[in-house]
Amino acid sequence: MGLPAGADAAIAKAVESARRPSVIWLHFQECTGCTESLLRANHPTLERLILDIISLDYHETLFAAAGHQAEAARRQAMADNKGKYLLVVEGAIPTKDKGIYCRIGGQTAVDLLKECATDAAAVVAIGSCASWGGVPSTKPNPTGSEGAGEVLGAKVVNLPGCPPNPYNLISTVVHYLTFNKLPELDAKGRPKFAYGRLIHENCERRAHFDAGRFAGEFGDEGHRQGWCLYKLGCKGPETHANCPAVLFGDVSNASWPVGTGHPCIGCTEKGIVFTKPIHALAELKTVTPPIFFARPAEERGTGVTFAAAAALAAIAGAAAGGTAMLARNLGKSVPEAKADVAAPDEQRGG
Ligand code: FSX
Ligand code: SF4
Ligand code: F3S
Repeated sequence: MGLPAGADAAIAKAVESARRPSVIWLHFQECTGCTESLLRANHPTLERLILDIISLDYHETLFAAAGHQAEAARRQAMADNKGKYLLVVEGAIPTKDKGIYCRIGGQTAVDLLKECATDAAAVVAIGSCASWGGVPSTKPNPTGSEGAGEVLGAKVVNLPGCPPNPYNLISTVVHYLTFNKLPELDAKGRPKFAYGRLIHENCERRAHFDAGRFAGEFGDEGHRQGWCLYKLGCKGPETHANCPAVLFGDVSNASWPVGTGHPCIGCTEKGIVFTKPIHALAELKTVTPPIFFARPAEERGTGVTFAAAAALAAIAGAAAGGTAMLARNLGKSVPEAKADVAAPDEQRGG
């Protein structure tokens, strides 16, 4: 989450002691992949999340209740937690023809979203569909699908991805619990801690890109060797997300699209996924190492501490993800610096 050292204690305290916030979760036009990916979260597990950390008071996929009983539970939770509940929206909202293409409990998605958002403390759009229309809004967009923020005409927290990484939702909820406010957002409403960096900046194949080693087609020698997938259309150079750092499904250290050998299709980026052809070349937003990479002199060790590095990045206005990266790179210098200082003493002491 890009938080400074020591924040873990505040998070632990908040998670253990704060009253569990009520969460109302709406489903509209979608494949339910967002919920499916949340079901596979392991730290915490889904049951820990919904029983110990939040109070999930309405969720059509996970609810035991159905029909009028479910709708009554939603209204009760909204009344009991007026102004305090978190509204999570999954799926796009069809706006064409008075919104008739998605109705739940007799209400259109547009009406339901507006009703539930009125007294919410915050609205979180999970997945690319809820963030900006996603798959259902692909041209010619027959149902006039839009994202939650567009329909509400208000700023919401967007967690795009198709599906999104469940840990970005959990981190957003935990941030809200701990600090009583939402994390810092970018211009597209995405938390900077998760979407502050291009995938290309943290990709394990980046060294191959820099050295000019590319897979030319699926199954060729370069592809088998794990070389860069840029020439197969990887959109990592123009897509902001933390996939290579957070991974998916907790199954291995390669459990993300590029790690499994498929180019990133830019699923977190409006205007890339479902718009740009999957195998079209990405726009290269950065082709040289970012300026926050430590220079050789700093790597040799000038005693920069983790906290100082984090503060430096904050002053420079770097995103939270960048703070962590800078701190990580500069932090490597500390043991070397200590070793340099220790050497003369050792010499004096024989
Ligand atoms: Fe959309 Fe969610 Fe894509 Fe599916 O339900 S973001 S279609 S993977 O997952 O809304
Ligand atoms: Fe990784 Fe794709 Fe960038 Fe290559 S182009 S380094 S595979 S993100
Ligand atoms: Fe999506 Fe690309 Fe990450 S396709 S899951 S943004 S690697």
